[in-house]
Amino acid sequence: MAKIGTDLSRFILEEERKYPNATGSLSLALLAIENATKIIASHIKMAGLIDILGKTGKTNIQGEEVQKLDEFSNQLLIEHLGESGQFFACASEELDDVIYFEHGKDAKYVIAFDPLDGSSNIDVNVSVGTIFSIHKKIEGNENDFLQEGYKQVAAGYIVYGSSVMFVYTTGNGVNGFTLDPSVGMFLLSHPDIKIPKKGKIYSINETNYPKWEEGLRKYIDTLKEEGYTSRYIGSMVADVHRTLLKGGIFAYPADSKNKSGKLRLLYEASPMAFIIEQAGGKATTGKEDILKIKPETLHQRVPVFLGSEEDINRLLSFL
Ligand code: P6P
Repeated sequence: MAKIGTDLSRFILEEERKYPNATGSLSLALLAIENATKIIASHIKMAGLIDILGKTGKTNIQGEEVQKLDEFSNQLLIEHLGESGQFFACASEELDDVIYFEHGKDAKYVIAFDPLDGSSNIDVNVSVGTIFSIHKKIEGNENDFLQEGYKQVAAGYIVYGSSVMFVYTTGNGVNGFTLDPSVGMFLLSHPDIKIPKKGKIYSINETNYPKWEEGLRKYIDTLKEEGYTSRYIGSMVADVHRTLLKGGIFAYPADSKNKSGKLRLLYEASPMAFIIEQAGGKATTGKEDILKIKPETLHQRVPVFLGSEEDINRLLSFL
């Protein structure tokens, strides 16, 4: 196992050496993400000072107001990913359609990302995050983004919180790196993360309680009787990060108004499900494993329940 304090770039290269057939393309892909997110982190830290808070007056495909930092983060990721030459195409929460990269015609991978998830929290200084999901290029068209989550080559998130952390998996466990701003390097701080088998925290927006199916209402009522604590930040990356480290359950369920829930499969549910399951947890829609879903559209939404294995299995017994 790599030593605590190993920097991310070196860790990525050490991981690559474990695969004799590796071409180095995935390493360069991950390093491009690392570089872009370090720049995003520095802008978020200064956001209040360089007046890029607030709205742009535009709305994205989700019909949500686009924050200036959303736009900045989206453009920055597109530039760095495109310039890396390691990606054939990308899909973004902020873009209606796929972008095919000029320098990626021979690239092996495609990437879907949410450039700044939870961005409505930016103006009130609550943690936000970047989420990414990497798949192999197969056909060289939009279908490459519609692969089941278990086929992901890599998935990760960067949480811009009290500290900035880069958490990712390539299918061999989950490792977390904390940004040392004095040197601008992500250093290994959470090697081989394993989610507790059971937690004592549930994370869900209880405003929607009256609209949930009866089994879910009963499950949450039971957790309250058993003394579980409620923690809900309203920023998926922050809520999932706490769930990964402390255990318990995070949920954004379907309800009578939103039949498929709110979170998007390609660049929220699927990458987070890959990370949680790689750390020993479970991720389900309540009806099927999230990683087994064959996506139909780029921005499709799914209900999400993810977290500790015992907590998820208990939930499923109520649904
Ligand atoms: P609600 C943020 O807008 C987001 O997309 C996720 O980051 C978060 O988990 C969810 O929506 C919060 O939604 O309806 O509880 O405010």
